[in-house]
Amino acid sequence: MQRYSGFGLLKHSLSYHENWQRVWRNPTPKKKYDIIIVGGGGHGLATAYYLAKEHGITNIAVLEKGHLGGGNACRNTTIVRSNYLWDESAELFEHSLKLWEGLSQELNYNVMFSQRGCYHLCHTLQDMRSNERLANANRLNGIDNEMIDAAQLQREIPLLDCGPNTRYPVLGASVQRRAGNARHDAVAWGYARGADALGVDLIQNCEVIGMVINDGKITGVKTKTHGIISADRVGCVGAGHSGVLAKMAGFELPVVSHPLQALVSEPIKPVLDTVVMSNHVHGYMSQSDKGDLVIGAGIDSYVGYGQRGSYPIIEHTIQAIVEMFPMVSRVRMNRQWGGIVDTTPDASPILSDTPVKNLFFNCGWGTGGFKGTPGSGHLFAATLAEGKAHPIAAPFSMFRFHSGKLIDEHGAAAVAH
Ligand code: FAD
Ligand code: PYC
Repeated sequence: MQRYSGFGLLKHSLSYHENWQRVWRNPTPKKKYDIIIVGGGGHGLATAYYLAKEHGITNIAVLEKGHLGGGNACRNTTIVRSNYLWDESAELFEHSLKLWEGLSQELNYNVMFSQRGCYHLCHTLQDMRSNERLANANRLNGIDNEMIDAAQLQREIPLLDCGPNTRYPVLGASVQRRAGNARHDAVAWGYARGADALGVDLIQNCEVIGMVINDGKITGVKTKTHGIISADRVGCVGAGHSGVLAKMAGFELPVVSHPLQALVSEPIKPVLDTVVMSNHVHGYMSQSDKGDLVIGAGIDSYVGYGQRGSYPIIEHTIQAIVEMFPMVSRVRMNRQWGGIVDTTPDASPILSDTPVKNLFFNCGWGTGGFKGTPGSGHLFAATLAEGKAHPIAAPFSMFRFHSGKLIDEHGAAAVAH
């Protein structure tokens, strides 16, 4: 089956994914796979890649209802960090950050991972104390994080208003210098290319509309376009639509879907070479390689599946950003968009077996799953290959909501979940 034309010419070019979309031949699904992955976002594609690469399982299909990487993977603001408070999440996100550090080499594809640092601003004494606690907890877990005062912060980020006349003057910040950002679509396409080269079937425009379950065991999925496709195991990685997928399998997940929006300015000359977040005034900003200021805040408070954001949130976001960076008041905004994220009551993901045998779910990453992409794929691949949770994934079982063993990361989630 021909999937590429002119592969040599296209290899490792930054516009590779555009060319690839043009020459892509959607494979016809086989009747039966070892593993089906539902959802061709960053996490689903990474799972497929690591299943093939590290576990030698290549009889896999990724079923994607739209186009690969067209969901949250291509709508997020790409902050990558591992400064989470609790041991379980620190281990999970640090595992992911370590994979990010070698990802361009691993995939032979430039994911433009830039460790430009990430600052969490403190505007009150309580902010200072909780960030100190976070920095200490991180260091005990071997994760870099340090506190700096306002004078040091002003030297490091001249654009930031650290003066005394703002509504909530900045007192200091915690900073993770190994944190940063990456190129969102490159991650999805890098994993897609890698998985495809290892023999995985990536099938676009193939919506899963039902689960085939016999005697409490999954044996396949029903699709809108290709009927029933059978598999020994199924992994659902549907991000904001995970609740819908769970319903098809006859159980409920403790997830709620919300819009999360972001916006970018017109491209301007380089003014900001790091990532700045403020939980207190509630906004964050970085600058992309193209020059756009990349801006966001928290989820819209209503639930829904519309991939766009509502009005008051943009206004609040811009208020916060202009307070931190007054020069932004003179910059034009270019585009605004939304994704749809799935949040859990403890602001931590779910990587888990389910009440249905051989059916696994990877979801609940809420506002923070981009940074988790490599780690999520790596651990979910091990979980699917072995049929039981990888030790780092084990605390993230969906059954923690029965036992009460929650991992409450609301504080370190950094943007409102
Ligand atoms: P997706 O790309 O959404 O993949 C899920 C896929 O499943 C979709 O392609 C969807 O079409 C498919 N699917 C769903 N149902 C079906 C079905 N029935 N059949 C077949 N396919 C199906 N995280 C960070 O760490 N840092 C950030 O700075 C950050 N910023 C964000 C900003 C915004 C505006 C948004 C929206 C999110 C942000 N996130 C961030 C969160 C992050 O984007 C998500 O947590 C992460 O992308 C989710 O994993 P994914 O890439 O696999 O999801
Ligand atoms: O998890 O760091 C994060 C984040 C920033 C913006 C959205 N999510």
